[in-house]
Amino acid sequence: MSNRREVPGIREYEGPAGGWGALRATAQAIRLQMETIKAPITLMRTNQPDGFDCPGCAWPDKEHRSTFQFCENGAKAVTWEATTKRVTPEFFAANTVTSLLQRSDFELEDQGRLTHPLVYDRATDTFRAVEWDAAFRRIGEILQGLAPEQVEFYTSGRASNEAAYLYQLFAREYGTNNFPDCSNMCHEPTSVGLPQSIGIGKGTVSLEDFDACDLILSIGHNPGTNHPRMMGTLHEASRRNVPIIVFNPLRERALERFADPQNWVEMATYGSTRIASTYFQVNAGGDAAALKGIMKALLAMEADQGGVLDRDFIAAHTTGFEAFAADLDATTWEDIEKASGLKRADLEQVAIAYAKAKATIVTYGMGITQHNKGTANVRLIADLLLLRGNFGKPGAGICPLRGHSNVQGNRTVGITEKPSEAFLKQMDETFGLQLPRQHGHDAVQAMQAMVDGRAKALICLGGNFAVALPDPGQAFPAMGRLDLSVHIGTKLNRTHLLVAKETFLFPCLGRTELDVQETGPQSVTVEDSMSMVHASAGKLAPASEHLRSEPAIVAGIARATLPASKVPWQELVADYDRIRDLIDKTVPGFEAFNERIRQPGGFRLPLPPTERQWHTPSGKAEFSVYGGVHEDAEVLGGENVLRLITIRSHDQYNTTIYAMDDRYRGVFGRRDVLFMNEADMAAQGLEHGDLVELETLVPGRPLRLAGLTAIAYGIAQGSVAAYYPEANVLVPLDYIDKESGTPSYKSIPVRVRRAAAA
Ligand SMILES: Nc1nc2c(c(=O)[nH]1)N[C@H]1C(S)=C(S)[C@@H](COP(=O)(O)OP(=O)(O)OC[C@H]3O[C@@H](n4cnc5c(=O)[nH]c(N)nc54)[C@H](O)[C@@H]3O)O[C@H]1N2
Ligand SMILES: Nc1nc2c(c(=O)[nH]1)N[C@H]1C(S)=C(S)[C@@H](COP(=O)(O)OP(=O)(O)OC[C@H]3O[C@@H](n4cnc5c(=O)[nH]c(N)nc54)[C@H](O)[C@@H]3O)O[C@H]1N2
Ligand SMILES: [Mo]
Repeated sequence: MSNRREVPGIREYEGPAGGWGALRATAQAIRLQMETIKAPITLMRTNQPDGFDCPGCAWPDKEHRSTFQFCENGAKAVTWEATTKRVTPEFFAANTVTSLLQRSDFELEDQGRLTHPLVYDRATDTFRAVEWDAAFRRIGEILQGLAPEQVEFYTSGRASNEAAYLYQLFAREYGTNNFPDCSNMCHEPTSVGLPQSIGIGKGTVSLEDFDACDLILSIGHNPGTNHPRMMGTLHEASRRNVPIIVFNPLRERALERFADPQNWVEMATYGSTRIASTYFQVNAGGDAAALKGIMKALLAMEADQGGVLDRDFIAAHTTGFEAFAADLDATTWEDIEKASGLKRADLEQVAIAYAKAKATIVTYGMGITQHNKGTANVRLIADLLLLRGNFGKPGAGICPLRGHSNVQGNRTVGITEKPSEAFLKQMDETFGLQLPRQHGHDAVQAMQAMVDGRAKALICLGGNFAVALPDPGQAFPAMGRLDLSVHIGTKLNRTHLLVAKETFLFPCLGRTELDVQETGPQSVTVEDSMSMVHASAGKLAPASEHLRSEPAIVAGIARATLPASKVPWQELVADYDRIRDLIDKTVPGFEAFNERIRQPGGFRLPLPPTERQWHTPSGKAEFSVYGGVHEDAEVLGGENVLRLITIRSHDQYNTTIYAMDDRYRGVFGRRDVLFMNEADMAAQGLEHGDLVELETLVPGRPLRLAGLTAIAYGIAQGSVAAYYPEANVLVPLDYIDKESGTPSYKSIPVRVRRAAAA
């Protein structure tokens, strides 16, 4: 370490995650984005009973009714939206789209909040202000001239239940199930895998379960950055001496030690609490092997001494155990060790800890889902829990860390390309419609349709579609070939600028802002990671008088497109209670929605596995078989092949870059780095600070990225990591988990070379 050369912007972060560093960073974020006066008031209203739901993440709040939970990245998300910066028609008049495309993603969003509805003017290559109604009329005309299956309706998971419900109703009445959404790039393996295993595609634990568990396995997520309020929960569990076993190729500071800014003793003494009791640096893409290793060891212990498996539970509540056990038997330790990068003895220790625990929770995130075997990974986690009956008892269950703050709710109210017949039937009856049955496109399929020219129009309810998806070399030009693109957003981003023949950009209200409609101020609802539905009401004056709410914009497009619509769009927008009444009628679990949402804290949607009810075809929980470990071992062991992980920095929200630091990983003022294991660097003849080039080793289009600086980091040997979205140029569009369609953003086989000298 000591004789390593100095690399600009790279220095080890000594402190724990959280603590004073987080308080300082919060103050800084507030100073940069807004008047200091407004900020504390806004932040105090985050996740309060009469306030708005934090747009940062989907972790629930124990105290959704009392104290404000400090969260650095929640504060960044709020201040980023509540900024006083504005991007006005004057700015657009002075800057051509071509020139704006030269700016970085950070600079684009940093211009501030959009203030006016805008239309692209090809003659001047600029956006100019347009009247709302004129814009709706033109969009309606274009959509009327297209076949519904030529139109893609994208949703990013920030939209409220009310907006998302109207959106799916509009697109389906128009005639398509093309609903690409951010979930397709995120937790789709959860939505596809868990229903097969336990009958529902959602997590089964509540916050109270974390108080009752006696073991936590944390696999492939980085809560210090992405779910900071979860750190309070992990901190408490650690202080109760609950072992927390971590599987992550990268050493993530927050999973090592954390100082809780709410804990005044810890803060005053500069103390911190260990989070991981054991930290396994599994190979990128090696979790399936690791999970199978743990389960193989469990079965061996059961054979030796008995009393390890919950035999009664397995007999009464599951099917498929025999085939599952036979497959574990046939999987060799040699392959498991090679594919996981972990030692048999270590995995046996995990099995022992698991066998001892009365109630276990497994938490997981993108490190599990964003692989070409994401669905298999999710199912293996469910298998592990099933072996000891860790469903439907206090302190136990599965805990997927959801992404966007309402991505789960969007799904619940109908944003899906594969709607169930029961849902469509209910919709048909309620609205007197005959909605389309044919399944639509997910995110990758939508982009493929755009690349092939089958799709002609793209409507985006939020997000940064083209930048979030793989392979911008294909995605960006495809945007330009569309007849129409329409974006509903709060801030300018690159996808907006990849203009089609005609492009509209609509500014909407954010979560923090007051939404007044005909009948007065409105609230919306969201669903968190633990299936709690609660109300959210912004209080700030809107960023501009021209903003409209997402439901109002969706209704405006719908009315212009479907003049003979059977849906009373205007009436629904006048009072969101009316939208909720429709959700109540058409989506199971929302009975008496308006009444229950008015109770503090909201209500929980039904989760049958918590009552040991399994809505699978067999009526039981189902074990899975994943036969790919041998193949994984071969691929992961390939010579000079490294596995690229694309990750988020601490100063980033998906494609939104707040600032250029990644404090806990010791990266400051830059993002152009490649995290590498020292042994891999030595093997390639590289030194800390060398410029490198990467090449993707998947057959198909050649994909390369130059200009990264390799830095030595605590990452599993054989794995390398770079930041998303920059590294998306290396991700093939068709290198996906076949079951869920999710891109393999976290295990791209690559070769790394020293860059030719400049
Ligand atoms: N501040 C902030 N909050 C966010 C977001 C944000 O960008 N910024 N994004 C939101 C969204 S949409 C989402 S989906 C979530 C994302 O939250 P996370 O699931 O935490 O997502 P990532 O940061 O992409 O990466 C997760 C972790 O997986 C590890 N990992 C990578 N590959 C593997 C592997 O093969 N195996 C294992 N075991 N681990 C692996 C990485 O080292 C990293 O620590 O956060 C949400 N919250
Ligand atoms: N390589 C790689 N790629 C990835 C990932 C990865 O880990 N690696 N992660 C994937 C994941 S998990 C996800 S979820 C996707 C994210 O994909 P998206 O959800 O499409 O992207 P975001 O960056 O969250 O979208 C940011 C934009 O949303 C708009 N916005 C913000 N707030 C609001 C609002 O309240 N309403 C509306 N209408 N618009 C708003 C703003 O205009 C902002 O520019 O990216 C995926 N892409
Ligand atoms: Mo996500």
